[in-house]
Amino acid sequence: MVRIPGGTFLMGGDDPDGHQEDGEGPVREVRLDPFMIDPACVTNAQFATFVKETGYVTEAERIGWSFVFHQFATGGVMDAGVPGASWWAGVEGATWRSPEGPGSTIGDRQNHPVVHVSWNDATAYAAWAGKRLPTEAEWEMAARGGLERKRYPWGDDLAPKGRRRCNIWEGHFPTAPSKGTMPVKSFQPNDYGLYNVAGNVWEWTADWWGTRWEPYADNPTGPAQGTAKVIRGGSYMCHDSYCNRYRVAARTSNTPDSATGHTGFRCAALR
Ligand SMILES: [Cu+2]
Repeated sequence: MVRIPGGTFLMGGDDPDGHQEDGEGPVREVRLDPFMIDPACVTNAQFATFVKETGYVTEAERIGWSFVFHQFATGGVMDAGVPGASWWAGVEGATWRSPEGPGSTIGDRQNHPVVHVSWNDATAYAAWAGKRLPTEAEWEMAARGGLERKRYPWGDDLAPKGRRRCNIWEGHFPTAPSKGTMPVKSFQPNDYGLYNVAGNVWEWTADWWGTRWEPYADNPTGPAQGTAKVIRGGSYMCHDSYCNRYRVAARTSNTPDSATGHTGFRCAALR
């Protein structure tokens, strides 16, 4: 794991590109104690070890289906679409082991992030590993890599010297061919050594969703209760034309029992 020294940082953003309802702003001062965080998301191989040792069954496996990007679905497509997001297919048999549905495997994707894991699944893995999910503030401080008020974890330019530094959508959304996930240590890490905090997969955090901020907070842990958990970082499906949430201040949420083919997690630990 990587040790993040703690201290004070400016959290959130006032980017006019942000979605008002996401509550990215206003920018506020947050102080954190030092903590540890994984440099990369939990991989399929790591999750497989957890399942082998504990017999854990994920929520998607118990419920019997999960959300798959429509281009990838190998069959089992149900009549459960998402209003306004026709690119999601509810797929029977889509699980972390079969991310595209029946017959698909993770055989050649051992070092890719595990997906189709709910917040509850991620929390169970973290407890087994002797870790925990990062708070949203910890996630953002670590993702910023010590830089102040930058748009991305490496600076303001999406493609410094013409080179992209994250796995996001390329071409017209949602029709251009998608590459899906990439290995968890793709691209150059940020200055704290964290990989793929922008793009690849959304990452669960410990916090309940909220959009109200104080000008200053000390080790904030989010609202005391809620219905959805904060996810951060954006995914391989993010694209300026509909969702530019791969910016480091960007955020959204999902219910703790939900799973999708573009959400994973990394763990944190006490200082
Ligand atoms: Cu997005």
